[in-house]
Amino acid sequence: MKKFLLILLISIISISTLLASGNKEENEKQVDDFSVLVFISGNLVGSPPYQKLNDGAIEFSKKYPNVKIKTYEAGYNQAEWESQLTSLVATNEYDIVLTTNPSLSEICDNISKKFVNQKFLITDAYFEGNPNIATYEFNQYQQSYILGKLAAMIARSGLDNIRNTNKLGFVLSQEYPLINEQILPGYLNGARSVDPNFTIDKRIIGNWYDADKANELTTSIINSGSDVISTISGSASIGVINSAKENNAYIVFPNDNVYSQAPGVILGCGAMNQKELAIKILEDAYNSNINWGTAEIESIESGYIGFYSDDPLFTDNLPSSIRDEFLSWLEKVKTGEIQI
Ligand code: RBF
Repeated sequence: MKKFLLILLISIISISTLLASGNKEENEKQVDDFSVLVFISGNLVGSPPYQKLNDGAIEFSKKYPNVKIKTYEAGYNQAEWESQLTSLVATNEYDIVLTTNPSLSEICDNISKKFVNQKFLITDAYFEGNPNIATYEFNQYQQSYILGKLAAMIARSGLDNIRNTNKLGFVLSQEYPLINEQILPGYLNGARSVDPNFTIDKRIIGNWYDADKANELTTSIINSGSDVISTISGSASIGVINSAKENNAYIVFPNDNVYSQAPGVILGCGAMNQKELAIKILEDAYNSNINWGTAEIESIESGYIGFYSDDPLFTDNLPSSIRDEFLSWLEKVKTGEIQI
């Protein structure tokens, strides 16, 4: 009887050990499967918002050996993006598709109707109500207001080459609701908080890569009386910067720290912290912490919008007469004393 009990006990222990290790393997396999597709709607080179999203995904993957990242650059033909992403999703390889830009919500919404288990995280977009999609929009009104205010302060500063006109230049790749409803109104209202007479002289390139056309348009804007220019033009923005250098104009630049590309010409850079946001939302997805179906807005308050004020190329090149006033105003925006 004792022998029988002993055998029974040993059997129970071995079976439960086997079961436990089976479960463990199963758990590990599930976690192992955490695979992320970073879908770049354009190209990485020359597009800081895209590079930063990808950098964030790569940095996140380094924290966990079982996370796999694949980056896919879809190129500039917007008409092909949906079919490209559909083919990638159809492989059923990815737990999460991470992508960015306002036009991706509609594309992901369409694809999610065919592939009902696919989850999509989209930054720089606003879309509610699809349980497979979560979006994170940057408050670009805020960033643009800050840059517009600085542009106007520069345009009224009496700096070298300033003609004291009422025009501010803006070179755009493309018009879309985010540009017309947030970026341009924010920029204009920021400028008009300095002087209500400011207007925006905007020109459209028509794509995200033609630096020569961007250069031509910028030169034409400067010849029409603008001394301070801003731009949303992806890899074409190098043309804007070069024209400003050649024609002694100034630039305020959104979404990235690019002071070193033209010190003394680029006098202010706004921040859209895609990298930090990508890390945070992938971490949330990894921990099953996403509010699927919802749309979040990121702002100066949540820390994902900002301004690069610590760079010596900012401090050394923007005269302290403007800098001090601008930074003390910005501080009040950060603390919430002034609301944009
Ligand atoms: N931004 C870039 O830096 N490079 C691009 O190639 C690019 N392509 C875009 C294509 C479309 C259809 C849209 C709507 C936006 C694109 N953006 C691009 C803009 C970017 O996602 C973001 O909206 C702006 O930088 C404003 O924050």
